[in-house]
Amino acid sequence: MTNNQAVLSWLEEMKKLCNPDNVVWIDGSEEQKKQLEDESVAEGELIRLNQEKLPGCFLHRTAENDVARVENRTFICTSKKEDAGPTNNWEDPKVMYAKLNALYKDSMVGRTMYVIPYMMGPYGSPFSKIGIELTDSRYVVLNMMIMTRVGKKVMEELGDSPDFVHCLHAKKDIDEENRYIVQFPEDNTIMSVNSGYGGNVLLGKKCFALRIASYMGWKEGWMAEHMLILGLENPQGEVKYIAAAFPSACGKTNLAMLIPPESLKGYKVWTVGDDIAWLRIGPDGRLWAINPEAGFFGVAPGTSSKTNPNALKTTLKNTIFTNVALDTSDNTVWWEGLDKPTPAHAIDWKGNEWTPDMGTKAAHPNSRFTAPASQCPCISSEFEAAGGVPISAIVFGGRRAKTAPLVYESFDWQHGVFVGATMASETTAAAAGAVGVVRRDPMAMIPFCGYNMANYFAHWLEMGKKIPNPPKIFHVNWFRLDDEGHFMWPGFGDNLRVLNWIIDRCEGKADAKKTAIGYLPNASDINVDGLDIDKATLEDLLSVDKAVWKEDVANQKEFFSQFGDDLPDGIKEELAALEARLSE
Ligand code: OXD
Ligand code: MN
Repeated sequence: MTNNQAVLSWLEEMKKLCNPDNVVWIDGSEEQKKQLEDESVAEGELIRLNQEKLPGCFLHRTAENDVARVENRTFICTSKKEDAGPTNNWEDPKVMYAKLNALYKDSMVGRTMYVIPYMMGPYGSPFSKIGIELTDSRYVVLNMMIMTRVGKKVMEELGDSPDFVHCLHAKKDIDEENRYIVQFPEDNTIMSVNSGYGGNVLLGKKCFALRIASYMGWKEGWMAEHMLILGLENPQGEVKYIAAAFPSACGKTNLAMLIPPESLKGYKVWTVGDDIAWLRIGPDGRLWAINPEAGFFGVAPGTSSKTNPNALKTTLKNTIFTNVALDTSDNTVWWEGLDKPTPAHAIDWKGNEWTPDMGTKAAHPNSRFTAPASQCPCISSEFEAAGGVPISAIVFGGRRAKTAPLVYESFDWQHGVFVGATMASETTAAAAGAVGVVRRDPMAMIPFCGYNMANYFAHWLEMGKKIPNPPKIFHVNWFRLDDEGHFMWPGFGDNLRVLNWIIDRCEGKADAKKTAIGYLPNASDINVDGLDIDKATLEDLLSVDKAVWKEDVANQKEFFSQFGDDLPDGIKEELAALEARLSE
């Protein structure tokens, strides 16, 4: 498919290492996709679902020990340890290459090596970047065909350039003890071995589009962020774009596909992306964003026609489900939280017989759907726009019971960077471990930053100096609890009321009061037409408890201390300024 010498010589080297029986280039055609699906079904890798109800849909089950990303086995291997920083696992590249090469040696004997040329970002876009993933998994190929742009056209765009990310994946034995997800940012290389689970093996996603790309952005003057991108259309038909970062389990996909409440007529939300944004300064001096992905790799449990009808509709065709339950009555899928009657009998995510009385989960809590973004009913008309969309507001968020108010606006860019750097979420009962423990997750990038996070903060601060018309930066918290432990804000579609205030602030159309932590709306600044909420609750949601904030500042300091002298002055200044304002 190519005469590109850089590609061919790397491929030769990897073939020698892994020793596959065959090599198959993925051309991106429908015929080849169909053939791979048929082979996967024959081999038991995929189960073909009811083709009348779910055309083009399949179910896959991973090994029981291989159901999530493995942060403790994820490495950033830079020549100098300090370039990976205190929040990443690090190993000397020489040592790591030697260790990995031993694991890959002859790992594909009796198997086929698939060569997947793929593009992150739209064709013809100055934002876009190319990767080539070598894998011995058909499941990986079929998922990459949904999540990225794949095939001949990518090789045409690459031409004879050596500028591509080298990605090698081998399933090997799915051995947890020898599972490695390794990024070598200085070499544009990603190596993954002994896993078959999405985030560890679809190397275009977290490994490239966040870890490698964040490093590229640092070197090249742009940003790769763990952010959804949405377009908010008002009744006059004007669309403004928001990029938002949240730690996991805060409803990012739901926000990206929000359905406005009945009472807010004429508003509409358009989805550009649900997980990753690449941001560059545009010719007009604003910050522009693309979604480098072509699909959604969403969490299935909890997705329903109430929580996210658009996501559900997206998955009705051409979707690969991973680790959900198989409803044997009609060969369709089921998961906890789906508003379809619980099946009387199913096959659970482990492949065992399941009945509701067993008290176990039928679908794994991290079970997923891989679905083409183009099928989303609210996909933005700008989803494929080569230049991306102009960002009016950046929103950071977390799950905080008491600390953060419903929404606040930062004073300026530097303060906004500090707001992102102090992002945190409290653990819920749904996760293992203690409830209510604060986990700091700056910009939701802790697991995904491909370099020293102190340098990442500095890069954010630098970008602010270079963007002539920067977006305003906000913080939201949909999860504030009252004294009885009930959520005070309804969330879901009603979050639009908060997004509206955010956009109005960007346009200079809404009021706010100045507080110690930033600008907050007055209760009267949030449109609550048609919403059953009393004024006292709203005022509570928009209050700042200085004592609670002082505790948080102590926790922030402890978190920042790991960066030592590398912590940029801009962050130190903001920390001191916040402390001073809280003591006023
Ligand atoms: C994801 C994650 O899968 O952030 O998107 O973990
Ligand atoms: Mn994510």
